Amino acid sequence: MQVIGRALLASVFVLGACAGGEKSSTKTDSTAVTSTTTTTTAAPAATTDSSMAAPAGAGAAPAAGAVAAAPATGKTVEVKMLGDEKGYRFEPANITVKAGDAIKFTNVSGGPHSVGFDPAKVPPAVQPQLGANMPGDHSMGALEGPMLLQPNEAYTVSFAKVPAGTYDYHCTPHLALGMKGVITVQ
Ligand SMILES: [Cu+2]
Repeated sequence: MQVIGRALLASVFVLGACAGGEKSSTKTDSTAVTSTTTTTTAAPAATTDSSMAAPAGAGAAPAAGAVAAAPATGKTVEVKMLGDEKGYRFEPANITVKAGDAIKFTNVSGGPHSVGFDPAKVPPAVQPQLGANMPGDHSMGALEGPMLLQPNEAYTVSFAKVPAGTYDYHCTPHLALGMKGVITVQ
């Protein structure tokens, strides 16, 4: 339990550092005070903090805290998220990228849309890096991005350090309506 508590704490520290700015220093300070008091009370504090702050929520696998987001180093592929008289879909739905590329998903119409991966279909060894490369609070799961509510709102996922393979993805609100596709990382 203590190990998990420390892992959560560590992730909070990392997140605080990533967030930058004056606000995060306050959180870091309060967390630091808690951690010097007892490890037992630190764990709940970390959970509350991460759900309020943002990145890597309680839904993330314990190992996820140890993995840093890997920024894209290659090209960015654009994908539209659409919902209209033709149905709900990603366009293109099936995408091939090279490791290091990124995919930028843009809410064009019919939102809210989201980008998510089924944990049952992503190898456990891949999940920490993929989750780390997905910005957002992960309130709906370690491999679920945020809801894109506004037209033209975009969400970019880096595939740097994500192993070659095929990854099914979906829009959670429209999964039952067939809004999904496959990303192939070469
Ligand atoms: Cu959708």
